[in-house]
Amino acid sequence: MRVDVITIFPAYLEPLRLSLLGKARERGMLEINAHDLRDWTTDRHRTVDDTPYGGGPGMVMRPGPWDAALRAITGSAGPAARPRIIVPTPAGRPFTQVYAAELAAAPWLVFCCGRYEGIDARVIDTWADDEISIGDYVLSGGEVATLVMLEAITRLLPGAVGNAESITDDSFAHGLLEGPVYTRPPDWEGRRVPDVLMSGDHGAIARWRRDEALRRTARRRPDLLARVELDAHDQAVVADALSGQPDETGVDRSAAAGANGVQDVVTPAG
Ligand code: JCQ
Repeated sequence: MRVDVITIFPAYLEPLRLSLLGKARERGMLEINAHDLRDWTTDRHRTVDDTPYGGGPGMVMRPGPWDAALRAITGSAGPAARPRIIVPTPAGRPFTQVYAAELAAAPWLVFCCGRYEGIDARVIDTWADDEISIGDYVLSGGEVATLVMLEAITRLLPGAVGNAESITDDSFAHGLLEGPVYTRPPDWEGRRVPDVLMSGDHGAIARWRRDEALRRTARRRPDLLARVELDAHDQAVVADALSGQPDETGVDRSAAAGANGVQDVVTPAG
């Protein structure tokens, strides 16, 4: 897979040399190029931003440097090859494990890292295949979101992870959160590993793990259950997990949170 990242802070992509991504690069499975957007400016001050039409706070990234960068980079592999062009933005479609797997199948990705209030919409309309959000919070720029997505994508590349089962067993692989895991010692500071895990009964262990995954998902991410097929046993486990106790979602579901369930944004005082 070839990956190009366009940013005004190419140094942000340095962590890609480390760890899993670094190994994939060393093995020649992955080629990552970080480009400085300012290389495609033409003015003396290498300006990438300008004031927003219609007024308002902050600055908007000018279309010219983006268009020049994207023409140069996308044209660099001949006329036949075409990358998938991705813009990380809080206004995008949510990034998921399914999305990661889809992007892992692409031969060539280009990430456009915006800063300030965003990139001129005409660049997005002309060039972008996907605008993707990694979560409902605002970052200063798309660089860290790109690192997050690349880590999720590249560990799915064939041969990137030592243990192929660790991918199929991941949280979300079955649509549920994974339950707790344990290793030695069997008794740590008086806290024992659940007996079933040391029973050698593989059927009982699989059932216990599914029950733990169902309980955890019901309490922390009930939204995920809508997409999972639950048999009668599963449904009983879910109902039991949800009975009585308050959930663990961290979402304030009191009346003050608003009738539509949307959490108020809290801004720091001062
Ligand atoms: C991504 N969740 C948050 C911030 C504008 C392209 O325009 C913008 C990009 C960003 C950076 O991305 C995020 C983000 N997923 O903040 C503002």
